[in-house]
Amino acid sequence: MKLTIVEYPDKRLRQVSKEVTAFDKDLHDLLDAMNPMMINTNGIGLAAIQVGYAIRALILNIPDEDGEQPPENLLEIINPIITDKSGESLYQEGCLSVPKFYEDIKRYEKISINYQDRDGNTMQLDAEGLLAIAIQHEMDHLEGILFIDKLSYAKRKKFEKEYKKMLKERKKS
Ligand code: Y12
Ligand code: CO
Repeated sequence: MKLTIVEYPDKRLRQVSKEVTAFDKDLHDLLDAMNPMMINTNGIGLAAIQVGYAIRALILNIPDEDGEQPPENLLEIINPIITDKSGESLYQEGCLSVPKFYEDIKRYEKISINYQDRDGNTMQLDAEGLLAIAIQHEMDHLEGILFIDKLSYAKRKKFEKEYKKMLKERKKS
């Protein structure tokens, strides 16, 4: 399965993704194709909508202390729901769908989620630190929300100007 990253300002990123009800080969093929796409582009998280599939599925692989992302650390999260949240943290986020832009975003420091795995089994996860931040970032994608939507008016204006310039320069080369 050949996938490409959907980039801002593509309107597909604004879709609200649909609940996954079939835990079948199509889902497994998509998840299997998303993983190399995420790893090869230096990503740590990827939602299905970022490759054009509006379903409530996301993957994460937080680098270990050596910066490695071994396959056994891969998390596949389907139909997640936040059941608990606490604290506050600020972290410089980036997104494969918004290349070359990074900004500090405020998120919950700790979250608990219920979700399903690729076979539809019910799972529970308590997360903190970068994992908690990345889950919140990816869960926003399921609602059509991007981290740039959380910027102040002034920062968003600056971003739009710089991003437009970047796209123009990329087109030339
Ligand atoms: C903080 C909060 C949330 C996340 C998870 C989602 N973001 C990513 O995985 C971002 C990856 C990313 C990778 C890039 O590298 C390449 O594309 C090769 C990148 O660089 C460029 O766009 C040039 C930007 C973002 C992570 C952290
Ligand atoms: Co993103």
